[in-house]
Amino acid sequence: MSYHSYQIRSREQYDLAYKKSIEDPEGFWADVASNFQWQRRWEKTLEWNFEEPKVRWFSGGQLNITENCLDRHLAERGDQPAIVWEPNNPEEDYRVLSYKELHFKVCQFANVLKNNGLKKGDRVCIYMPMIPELAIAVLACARIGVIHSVVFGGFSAQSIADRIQDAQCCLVITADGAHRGNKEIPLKAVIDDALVQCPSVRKVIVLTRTRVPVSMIKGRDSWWEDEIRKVETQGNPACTAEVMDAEDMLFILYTSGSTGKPKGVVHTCGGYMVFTNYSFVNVFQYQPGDVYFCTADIGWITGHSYIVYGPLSAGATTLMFEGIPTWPDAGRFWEIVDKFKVNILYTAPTAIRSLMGFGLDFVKNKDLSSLRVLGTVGEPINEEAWHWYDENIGKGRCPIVDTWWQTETGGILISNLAGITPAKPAHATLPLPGVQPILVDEKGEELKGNSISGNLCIKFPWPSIIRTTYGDHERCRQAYFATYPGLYFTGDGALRDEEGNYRITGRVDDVLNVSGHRIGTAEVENAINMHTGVVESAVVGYPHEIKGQGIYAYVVYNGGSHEMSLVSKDVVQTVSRIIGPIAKPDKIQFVSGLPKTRSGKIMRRILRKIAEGELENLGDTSTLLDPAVVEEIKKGKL
Ligand code: 7RM
Repeated sequence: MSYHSYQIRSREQYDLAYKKSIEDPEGFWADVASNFQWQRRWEKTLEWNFEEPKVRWFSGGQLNITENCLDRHLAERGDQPAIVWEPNNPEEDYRVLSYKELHFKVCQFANVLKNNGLKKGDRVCIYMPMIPELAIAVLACARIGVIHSVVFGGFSAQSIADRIQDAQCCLVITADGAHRGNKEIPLKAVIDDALVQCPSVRKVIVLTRTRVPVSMIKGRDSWWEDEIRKVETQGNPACTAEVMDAEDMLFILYTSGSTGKPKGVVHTCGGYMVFTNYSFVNVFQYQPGDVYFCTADIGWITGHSYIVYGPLSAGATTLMFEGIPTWPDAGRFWEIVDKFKVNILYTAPTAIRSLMGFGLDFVKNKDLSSLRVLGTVGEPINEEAWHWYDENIGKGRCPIVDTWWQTETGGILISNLAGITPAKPAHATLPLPGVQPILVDEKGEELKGNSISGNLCIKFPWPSIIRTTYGDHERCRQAYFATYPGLYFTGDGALRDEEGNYRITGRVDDVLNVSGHRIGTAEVENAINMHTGVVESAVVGYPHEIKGQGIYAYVVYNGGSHEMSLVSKDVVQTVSRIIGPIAKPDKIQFVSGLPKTRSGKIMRRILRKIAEGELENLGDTSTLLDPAVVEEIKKGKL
């Protein structure tokens, strides 16, 4: 029996699948979708227009994604590990949850949520460490049709409050604290700070992890463990899966764009399930019994799609790691690969570059022979890092999949298929079946042929495309469908080589990619401008050896006579408070003014060049209001 009938096993099969997916997209995806467990079959495979935009896949179909991730595996692999969990501290015991156990725990926690009055369509914010209970909480929401909004542990109270308010969440699931390397993050205290601004939240469920002292407010806060005991006394451990329409919302995940306010990207049940599963099975070439390790955090889309939903819907064993790559030492990933005989490793270029810097001593004594497939995601991978990964981790015998995709795409759109289609260093290579990328020039004209570069758009919907931005559909249209009418615009620039392979070169909008995390320059500027004494600021990215991009801030300050090195630290602290530590500027240069056009627009192009160290050839500066300011900025460059 073949495990997944739609798994592509040769180059010829890829070519055929791709061809069919272009000629008959509906037939193609209907065939794939038939492999899942539907409570009712869909009536119309696809309805769409990119003008509103409106995209509906499998409409009329009914399903619950957790039945596909859990129930349908019970008969054949109920005892197989679903989640293997490695704690932050290697001395602590690891955990293994079989599909049976995971199913039980998800149903149990879904009953906890029901006990607390939650029903289909309600929104829940999840702010938790990387422990199995995070996956359980996510799946428990999906079980009863509650929309989850997971917030990454590196965001501040203010960021959490903004997200909770935007989605009007009524319940928060968190933990007392989180272990990350030798640090402890006081999750519950951060939530307490956030909730001062969030009247929609009536209940907080707190899991014990670090057992740091926390305040527990009567009537609002309760312990996860107590809630579980309550459902245990109620007897019936089952929880019928809520019937969901294919286009019902599954989750919201906030992501940064070029405006100051993060957008709530909305994914729906049917298409997201089909595409995350299809891309998982094909890109990584998952085989029965493989141990698959994605090092991302579930707080990001990579964790949603390729730790939880993709692998579990495929009946895979997914390894979850609570800690960080460099603790207790820089050999931690390799130790985990060795310990659990990991077959497929999916990580980020920033992690590879950072570990590269620690040298080969940490790799030498680890047995990495179980590895068969390597993957990267999050940002362009430079050739040096690619070769280091290939030679020292893959030992030259593991295909590397360079997977390009976005929060908005839900799953991998451009990537080689491991061992099936050829890899090319620093190239994401070819589109997955069903994906129709095109390059356009500034005016939106399609650039045909190969050996060309332009802005990357997609001209046809795939099943896990963003449906809307929560509460503001017009914003979704503006951000993704208005720049080039009739196309989904990715915000990335790309080139297509002589053989049709894509190489993604990076964002062409005001979005930074810092260690694979998307951060809007406007967001950081808003945070900086909140600091007392700051008049205005401009934030740009610059090449950073490990993070890919670093954050460079130009700040106009008139807060009186202070030690500027201290003011600089205060500004960093303000950003950390307002957005979170992940958005801290790496460099702050105080300037007397910003280069502006006569109409008052900041000339970021110039600031970007200076931050990149390119002090000559700043391009056309004739429209500048005050050219002298550029000379001053050049002199003060950090
Ligand atoms: C999955 C994820 C999306 C942005 C995207 C790109 C960049 C992601 C690659 C990449 C070059 C890659 N979602 N990006 N993968 N650039 N090669 N393989 O990262 O929403 O957080 O970020 O990340 O700029 O637009 S995300």
